[in-house]
Amino acid sequence: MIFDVLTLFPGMFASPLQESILSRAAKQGLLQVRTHCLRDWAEGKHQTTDDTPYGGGDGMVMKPEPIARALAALKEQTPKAKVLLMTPQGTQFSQRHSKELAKEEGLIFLCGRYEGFDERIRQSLVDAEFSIGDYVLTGGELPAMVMIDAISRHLPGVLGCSSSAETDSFSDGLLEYPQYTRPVEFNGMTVPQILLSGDHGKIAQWRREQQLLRTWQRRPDLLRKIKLSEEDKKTLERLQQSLESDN
Ligand code: 4FV
Repeated sequence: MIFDVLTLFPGMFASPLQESILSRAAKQGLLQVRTHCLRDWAEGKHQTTDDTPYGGGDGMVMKPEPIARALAALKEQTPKAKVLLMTPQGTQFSQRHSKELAKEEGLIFLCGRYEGFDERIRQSLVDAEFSIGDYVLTGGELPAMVMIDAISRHLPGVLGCSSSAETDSFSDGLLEYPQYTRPVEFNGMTVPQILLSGDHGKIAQWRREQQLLRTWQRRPDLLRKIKLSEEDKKTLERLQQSLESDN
């Protein structure tokens, strides 16, 4: 997988990609992150990449021509790459998208600054627009890093054998079950006995219950998005009743 990043601040990508899993995966050739400075495709002695908005208003808007030239050059190298624009107006990025995008040959991330992009960039040069959340950042660089990290976890060999993205939160649309490790007792809090039982059937059942309960308590919106089995529905009713009876 080749991740190309078009940005005014390529240096921002240095350290996050030099650490841990992503850096090891890059060294193993499982992925490649190439940053490109948009200014390299800007004209004039000031290499201008932004200008004032037509119709007036504060801030600056990113010009279409440098971006068009840059994308044409990058697409020569990875013709099949999908162009993704980072914007608060985009589709809310999710685990499902990270899994889908990991199937692409290449991805080109368009990182904005200032008030954002000239609308004609969206209309003619972009395959998809993604937002990482309903808040305004100073630039699209962090969203691109977030997406590169989430997508990379689905690439074969990146997560190593011990863990796989298949058992992640959201992989089955539910939040994860609570995790515990040594010591058995910490600050008077003990690990649930079931996890010490060695009975993997019962442990799996307990974990599923915890996923349902936690998702119901923290993200009921997720429950509306997935098809629950009859057993899950019974489990959830039982848990809800036991909670109601406790109150
Ligand atoms: C953003 C987000 C985001 C908006 C103006 C960059 C900033 C500036 N991108 N998810 N939230 N972008 O806030 O993706 O150009």
